[in-house]
Amino acid sequence: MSTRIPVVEKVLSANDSVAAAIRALLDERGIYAINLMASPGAGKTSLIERTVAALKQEYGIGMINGDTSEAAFDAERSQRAGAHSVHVNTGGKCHLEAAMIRDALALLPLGEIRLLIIENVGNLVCPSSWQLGAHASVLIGSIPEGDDKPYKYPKMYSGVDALVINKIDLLPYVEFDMVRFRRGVETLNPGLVSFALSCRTGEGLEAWLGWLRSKLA
Ligand SMILES: Nc1nc2c(ncn2[C@@H]2O[C@H](COP(=O)(O)OP(=O)(O)O)[C@@H](O)[C@H]2O)c(=O)[nH]1
Ligand SMILES: [Mg+2]
Repeated sequence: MSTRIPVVEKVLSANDSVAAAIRALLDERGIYAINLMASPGAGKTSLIERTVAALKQEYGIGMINGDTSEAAFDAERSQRAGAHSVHVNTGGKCHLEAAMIRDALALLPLGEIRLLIIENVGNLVCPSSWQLGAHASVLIGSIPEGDDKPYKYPKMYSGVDALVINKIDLLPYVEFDMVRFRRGVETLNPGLVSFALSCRTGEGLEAWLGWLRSKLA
């Protein structure tokens, strides 16, 4: 007999209690939070830079950038873009956990923040199992990753509230069948709201920003 599964369930349910406390704190402070997930290099930090640049005049923005190491490049990029940011080193863990978010929130000026973006660790598997107390989970898929990713990472694609399809400027150069990709997404997550855009050229960004503004209104 194995005790492994119950232990994992216990850890996840302890995480969920912390996540619920985080959500209560965010709601009390009037902060809308997004858990941004994607594979490494999909464009999480690039989308954050674009989003912060576009919205910082209207809303105070806080960032929690999760990384498996001490390298704080993403938090520095977010800070340069105009967000209040905290770097979280997961110590090699492949995902952020609610307790890490709770500790990071203690370092942010919550009174100045209306939008909180959590940049999760680049990974299409582990982050989907860990609730962080955010109001929406947003996944970035990018063109060079290939059109098969919804089929290979169904748990990630089925559990999110919005999908950004980044790097559409690369469509002419990469074999990527958008119909196949969207069919996979639709099967797993019917009606999922999605935004095809390019953080490089800016094409398609307005629809994404409009969706965010509607959440913040
Ligand atoms: N061509 C192209 N490159 C992009 C786009 N968005 C991001 N990149 C590049 O992709 C690389 C990884 O981006 P980054 O935002 O650091 O990804 P992250 O690891 O998910 O945070 C960088 O070299 C970006 O300049 C895009 O829309 N088009
Ligand atoms: Mg990044």
